[in-house]
Amino acid sequence: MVDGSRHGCPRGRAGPAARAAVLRAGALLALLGAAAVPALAQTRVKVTDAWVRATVAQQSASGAFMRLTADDPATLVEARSPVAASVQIHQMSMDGNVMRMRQVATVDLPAGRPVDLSPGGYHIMLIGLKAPLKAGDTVPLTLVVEGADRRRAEIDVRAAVRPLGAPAGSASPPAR
Ligand SMILES: [Cu+2]
Repeated sequence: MVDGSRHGCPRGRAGPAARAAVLRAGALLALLGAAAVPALAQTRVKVTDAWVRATVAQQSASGAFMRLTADDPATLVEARSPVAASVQIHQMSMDGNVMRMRQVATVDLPAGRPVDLSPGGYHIMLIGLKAPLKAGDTVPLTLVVEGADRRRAEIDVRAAVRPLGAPAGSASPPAR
């Protein structure tokens, strides 16, 4: 009797029904969760003011810039575009008086804090352009972002091509 109560026999009797109720709730949550995922993935990162710098003849690379605002912590892990043979995520930084550019694997997107890809900072490098980019054109880009849950989502972006001398936008100074 002592043993029985210690091992939960009375509760064990009520158990199956309670457990079934929990299971039903769990299954319902799982269903709701599965249904909600695509919508969440679509709205996870907001992309605004996307643009690409126009190129001159013979120029084979250009940069794409935009502002990214994540609803929840996320990471930009990849960018693709059909206009270029290869697309990389780059970061520019001043090393003394020299502006250096290097490839980075990812860009952190903290929740609710806008991250600017801008001349002089992070940017998406379009390498091996298949044709010159003319002001007024639109460049399709696909961004791949990964959430804290490691789920990946693709974001389709249409970036406007701006003239070579275009100002960098409100968020950042022009490249020097
Ligand atoms: Cu670059």
